[in-house]
Formats: sequence, C-alpha cells, structure tokens
Amino acid sequence: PSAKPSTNQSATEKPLQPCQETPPGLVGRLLIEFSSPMSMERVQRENPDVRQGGKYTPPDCLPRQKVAILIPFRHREHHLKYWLHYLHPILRRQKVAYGIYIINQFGEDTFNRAKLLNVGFLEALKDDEEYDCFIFSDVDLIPMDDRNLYRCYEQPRHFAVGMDKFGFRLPYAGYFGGVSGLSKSQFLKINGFPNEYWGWGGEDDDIFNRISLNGMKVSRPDIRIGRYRMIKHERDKHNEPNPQRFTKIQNTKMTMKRDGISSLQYRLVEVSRQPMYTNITVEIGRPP
Ligand code: UDH
Repeated sequence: PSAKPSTNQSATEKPLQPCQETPPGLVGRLLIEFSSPMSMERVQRENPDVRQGGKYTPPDCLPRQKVAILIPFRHREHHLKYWLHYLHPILRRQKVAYGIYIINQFGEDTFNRAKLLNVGFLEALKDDEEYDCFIFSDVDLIPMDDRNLYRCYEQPRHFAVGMDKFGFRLPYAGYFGGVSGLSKSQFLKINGFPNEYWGWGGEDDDIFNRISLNGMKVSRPDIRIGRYRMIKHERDKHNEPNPQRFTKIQNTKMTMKRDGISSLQYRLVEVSRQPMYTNITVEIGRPP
C-alpha cells in the first residue's frame, strides 16, 4: 500500500507517478566523518523540507512504503546530531515517506534496547496508522552508501552487514545487529522483539532466531554497499553485558510465544515533536 495521492497533490498539478524502484538521484559511496562539530541548528537549516516531528514525504512521486525509523536511545544527544545530519539527506534521495522516532528510556535503570523498539512500533502506529515498514537503527551507525535502501523487503532485512569496527565484514552468519527492518506483518509474525533482555547483547540474536523459527530468511544488501561507520564511544553506564544472554538465546522457541509485542507493558512519559524527530520518552521498568 502506498500513501494516498491527495496528501501531496494540489488540484492544479497532474497526478503523481509512483516513485521509481531505483531512485534516480542516488550518489553511491559517501564520505562519513565525525570530526567536524555538529549542531541541531545546522541540521535544521540544511533540511528545511523535513516537517515537524521529523517527517518527510517525497514531493515529486508517490512513495511505495511509509517507513517509521525507530532509534533506541538514552544520553546520546551528541550521536543523534550526526545521525540526523547524515540520514535526512540520504532518506530524501531514497524517495521514502518516513518519520524519525527516538525511543528514549526514562530513568537510570538497566537499558533494554529490544523493549524500547517494541514501544516504538506501537507508538509510531498510534501516531500514524499508515506505517507499513519499521526500521530499527542504533543511533551511532551511519550508512556509507545511499544505495543501501531504507525500506522493507520480501524478507526481514539486515542493513548493517559491513561495519567498520568489524573490518567491514559480517561478524557471524546469524548477525542481525545495528540496523534492521521488518514490515508490519513480518514484525507481528514473530510477536515483535523480546522484552526480557536487560543490558547489552543477545536481543539481536533472539530476533534472528524468531525470524528463522517462523520460516523467514534474512535478506541483506551486497557487502560492498552495506557498509557503515560507527561513532566511537565507550560503554554506557547501565548497559553492561548481560551474562544471561547465552542461555536466553537457546530458548527463543519457547519464549517467543509469551514474550513479545503481545506482552509488552510500559508507561508513556512524554511525546514531544521536535523539528527533526519525534521524541518518545518511556518508562519500561527494570530487570526482575
Ligand atoms: N543506547 C543508548 N544509550 C545507552 C545504551 C545504548 O542510546 O546508554 C542505544 C544506542 O542507540 C546505541 C544502541 O543502543 O547505538 C546499542 O548500544 P551500544 O552502542 O552500547 O552497543 P555497541 O555494541 O557498543 O555498539 C557496546 C560497547 C562498546 C564499548 C567499546 C569500548 N571501546
């Protein structure tokens, strides 16, 4: 399903054509660096066509999908500026209709990436029920090639196949970390993401297991195109490696039925629309 023609077509213009499968204005390999300072003012100034809340719709064609981009977040304002600086222009060239959602964990209890992303899925749909594609991105990962198209595919997508910190190679065959994307129906088929991975690690492997156990197969871009730069950082406080992760990922088959989007509980603290993104602050509890 694509967006309604009426949303970006005035009476005098001729009807918009569907956006081309391969967007014509892509540039390919990009220079990504994090040494020059970045400010939100600059990001705003350079992206005047992004609407309040970080929404964008191509003006010259009818987008094929409506994409919600969800970023798990806490205390990474510095990274967010670079992410927005690089991603808004890339997404614009890719001719997608999108909205950016920062899912900000309230308080200082242990971080829970996958649970935040479950919240993002439901809250994005509350904001706009037309989203049919969900892309889950860490805030510190910037694609180095705009041919890595941020949209949904026949099969669940893993975008971040070649990260600089792993020598631009997939660290292991079942890696699903960093940046991934599922259509609404693919996400619901796996009962969303696990809520019970507190701290760092394992949740991405659990999601990979959910996909395989439900008869789907991860798709990926070519390794030459799926390259990423990660903004270097130290380990965050309250996101220590989770020692339970190795046993938990052995049990996905049993746990995925009860633990997921169907069992998600949270308390919404605040939704605020910023010029370049929508911020969703949420209380998600703490490990048992
Ligand atoms: N995140 C936050 N705040 C946190 C923790 C995580 O925003 O406090 C989000 C953020 O989007 C981040 C993602 O969760 O990109 C993944 O967390 P991570 O960046 O900590 O994970 P990664 O595997 O790094 O990239 C692990 C620590 C590496 C320490 C290396 C020290 N040399």
